[in-house]
Amino acid sequence: EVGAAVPADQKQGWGQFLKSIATFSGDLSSMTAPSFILSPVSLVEFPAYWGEHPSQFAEIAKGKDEVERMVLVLKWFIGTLKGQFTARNTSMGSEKKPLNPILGELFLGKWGDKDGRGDTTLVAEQVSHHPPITAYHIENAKAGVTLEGHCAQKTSFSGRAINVKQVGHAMMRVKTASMANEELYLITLPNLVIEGLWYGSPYVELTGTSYIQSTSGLLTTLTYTGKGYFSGKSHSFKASIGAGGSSLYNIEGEWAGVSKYKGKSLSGGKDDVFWDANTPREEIHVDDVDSQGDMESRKVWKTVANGIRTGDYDTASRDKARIENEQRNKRKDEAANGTPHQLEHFVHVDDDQEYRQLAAKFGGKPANEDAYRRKPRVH
Ligand code: HCR
Repeated sequence: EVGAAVPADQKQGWGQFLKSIATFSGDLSSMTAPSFILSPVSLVEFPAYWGEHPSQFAEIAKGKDEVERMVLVLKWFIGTLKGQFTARNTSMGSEKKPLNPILGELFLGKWGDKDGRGDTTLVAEQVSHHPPITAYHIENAKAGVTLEGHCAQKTSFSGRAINVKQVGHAMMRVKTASMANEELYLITLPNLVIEGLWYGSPYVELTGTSYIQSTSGLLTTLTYTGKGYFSGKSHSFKASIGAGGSSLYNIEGEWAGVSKYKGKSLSGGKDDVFWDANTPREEIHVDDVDSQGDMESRKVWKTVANGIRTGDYDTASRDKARIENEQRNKRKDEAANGTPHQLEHFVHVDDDQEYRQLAAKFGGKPANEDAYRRKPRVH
């Protein structure tokens, strides 16, 4: 039945929303959607999913050589997927439409030290509103591991699903005292399909291929499939770690469940468990809303989020309109005064040389990719 999961009074609105998606081109984030599908969380918070296994993040630097480090990078990466792509289904019942961040919106937080692993800090900033682009920087200085990246989305509608191409990439840097040189890992992002729209209970499936390419010459290739493909199970993947065309380790399974080595494992065993996605995620620690700065996400959206959480959608949409109006005026003033918005924590790089070098190393298209780099900090 159409909209089986949609509240009775919103079935019509859901039908209209689906129709408008089908003929829509542009960014989905700016579309008005029925209230039951609204999330009280802004998209600028999403980079936190990269850090929700902080011990795994720090562990990467403990790899004794480049092969072990690549295996650990892959394990950390797989470990982030359950949160990135299924967390809203668990916490809110289905994938939801996140709040569309305003330009300059910030999400700041950290995962504290535990067992000597060191603090892991996150700085995320909305570096563009239209199209929406979020830049992020995650760092464990003690371990010597940093992740920096940006993400945007290109969406299109096909029949019953929304296809989302993730635009942007992440660059991981690993440098410890015992390593002569810093190692870089270029992480590309998988495509998404949003399914379950017909019933009003959207969820994400990953598709296609993504890569982790290292300056060490190692390459990990990941392929993603859902129900009805090679394993018949949803949320499945296969990964192969190799160098120069030969494969060293193969892993397969479910990114939201258990994955295993296929054959030889790092410890010398066979078909060992690689990652169990039931490993608890650690939530980021964020300052109390009342002590946050004016551009911090939960402060910006406090009234809207509260309205969505309590079902007071009038208040939520009134405050959302106020914020959007304020933003329009701000942009007009900036244009009139010749004082364009300045990024607070990041610098935009037009042609990322590190991306170029890594892509070229693996025979990839010598693409011109932009990047956002964390501004140097004054200590
Ligand atoms: C596509 C999406 C916004 C973008 C979200 C991204 C791609 C953001 C970067 C994160 O690292 C991973 C991530 C996970 C989310 O699954 C993905 C969102 C899913 C839905 C949302 C659309 C803009 C909202 C569509 C409205 C639907 C639910 C009706």
